[in-house]
Amino acid sequence: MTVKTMHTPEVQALLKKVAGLDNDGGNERVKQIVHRLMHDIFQIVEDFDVTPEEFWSAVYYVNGLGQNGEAPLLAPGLGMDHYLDIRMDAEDAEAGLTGGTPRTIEGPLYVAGAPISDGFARMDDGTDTDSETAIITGRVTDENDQPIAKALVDIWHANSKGGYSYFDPSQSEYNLRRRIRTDADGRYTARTIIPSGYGCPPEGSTQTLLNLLGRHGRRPAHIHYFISAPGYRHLTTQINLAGDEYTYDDFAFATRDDLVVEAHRIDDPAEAEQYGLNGPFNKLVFDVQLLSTEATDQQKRHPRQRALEGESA
Ligand code: MBD
Ligand code: FE
Repeated sequence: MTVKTMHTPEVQALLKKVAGLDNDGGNERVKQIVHRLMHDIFQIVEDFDVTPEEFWSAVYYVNGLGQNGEAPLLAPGLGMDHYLDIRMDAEDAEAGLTGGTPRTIEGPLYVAGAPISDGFARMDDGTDTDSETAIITGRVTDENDQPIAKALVDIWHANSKGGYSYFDPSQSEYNLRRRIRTDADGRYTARTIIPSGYGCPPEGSTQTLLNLLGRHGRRPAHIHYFISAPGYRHLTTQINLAGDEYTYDDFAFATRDDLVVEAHRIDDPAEAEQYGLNGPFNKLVFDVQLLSTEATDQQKRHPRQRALEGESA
């Protein structure tokens, strides 16, 4: 039988003191949230009759999570990033904002300041011999299907091992990360490689918890995008490749129907030549529709900690 102590004046007073509700300093919003958070944790201890051994294993779990830097990886694994998307989608729906390419989560592996070019970029450094060549192309248009010229298309993805440059120190600087400005027709084109899906580090904190939940820690092959242009809402999204074992079983819950893209194999030498290639390649088409806005804060990605953010142009 679990003892009930939450309702006692002693525990209620303790929670108020813990959250600083008995003083005038600090930040009122933080106090309210910490009060609720600690209340709910205490309540879990009561309801599940959490033992000291279980409690301390949770404390040291959090400690290890920080030590190996996986908090921003556990968050999407627990559906938190996707939940924020659900909320933003609901806000948009309530405001009558419809249309445009759907958003999906940013993930933890963006690096600011990738090289910029006009219309076209080669993204891979040519060293990934296990990969197939890909051309990713598409047009950025407005809600009337008119091209948006000089939109900034910021693309990043993994290599054939599922690793991202910067976080994977074996890759060259900004490998598979580029910013491309659309041409007069709103078009961007990238020459790159087909990425592999991502898997959480098998010995890491995230996978440790996922194992206890009977879950895998895998993402389908995918390609991340930030798309922005003056006068339009910034869009954070990604494409998930069709036919991957995990396309509809993504541990980070990022797949959306409109964002599943097929890689078409192109054997026609004339089309290869168009892209400066001399053999078969995979073609991925991803068109993006942006919604207009006058609110300047909506034209930028929302602030969050990101690698090299604020350090480069
Ligand atoms: C990734 O590449 C990713 O996009 C997410 C959301 C989580 C882990 C790795
Ligand atoms: Fe990713």
